[in-house]
Amino acid sequence: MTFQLPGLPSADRCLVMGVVNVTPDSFSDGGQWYGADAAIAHGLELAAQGADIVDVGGESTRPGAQRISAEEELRRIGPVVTGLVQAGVPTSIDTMRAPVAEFALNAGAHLVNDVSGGLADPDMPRLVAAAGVSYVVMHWRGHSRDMYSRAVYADVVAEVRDELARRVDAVVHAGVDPGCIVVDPGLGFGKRPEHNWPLLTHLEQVGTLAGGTFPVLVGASRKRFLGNLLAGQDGTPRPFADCDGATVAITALAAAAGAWCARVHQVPLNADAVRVAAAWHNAAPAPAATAAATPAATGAANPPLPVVRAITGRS
Ligand code: PMM
Repeated sequence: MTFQLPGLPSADRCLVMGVVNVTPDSFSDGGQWYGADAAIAHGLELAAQGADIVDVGGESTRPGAQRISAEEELRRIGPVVTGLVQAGVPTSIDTMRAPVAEFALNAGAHLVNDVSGGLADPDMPRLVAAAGVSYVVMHWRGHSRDMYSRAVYADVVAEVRDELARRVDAVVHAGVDPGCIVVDPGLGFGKRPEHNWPLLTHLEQVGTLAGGTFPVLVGASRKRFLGNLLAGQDGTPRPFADCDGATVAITALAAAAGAWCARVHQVPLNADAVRVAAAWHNAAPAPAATAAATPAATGAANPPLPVVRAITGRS
């Protein structure tokens, strides 16, 4: 399925979102692109390497992170968003704060990536609705400082879908066009490794909420659950910088499963992976009619979810 979101590139493959964290303390790249010039140069490099969108963030959401002020967040992202937009790069702002998003949108940003799905700042959905831009609604249960205390699920896929559907419903009621919404399972956010894997293997259900099909963004890049998977024999987690191969594998699998976009720190191999997945998908035999009618394929096995208004403009 190809999605056309306002102001964003469209392709017959999964898109690649390159990450520029303008922070001193992000999990995998904190401090590397902290200065505006270095951050802009890195964003341009990611775009040249094949990133379809560059995501700029000024606040770390690593486990245990304390919040920074809105002024400090603006100081970090302001010149970077402006520089990338002026260079013609499709730019996303990764923020939970409406004033920060507003600055970025005025500078010409094309997408608001809100890891709180509108929960952290109630003004965010109205701002996004008025701007008519695309909006990532991520599954989130609370701020990073104590997020693992909320990592309790009986059925992680059902609960994430249910909570995401409620957030989608809320932002639609605040005026956001459903055709502008991207959903994200929020890997690692209030989730332990055993929660992330089932979400990855049920991406189609994550994007299918109350009969509407939403584009799905996957943010697995360099996350701790990959380091845990690849731990040494003594149990020491693999350092994040050595998890890019695992990230590429997830990108390929997620793309083959129909993900709309993969958010990654290292672009070139992920840009290859989404092309491999597209070629694989295009050469695959059409699914048998009976397979398409199974509950797993339609999502019919999942309980009813809150009503989301009709989705339009999708092919
Ligand atoms: N993860 C991080 C930051 N922003 N946005 C979305 N939509 N999805 C994510 O999974 C996500 C995000 C944290 O990762 P980083 O600090 O290592 O970039």
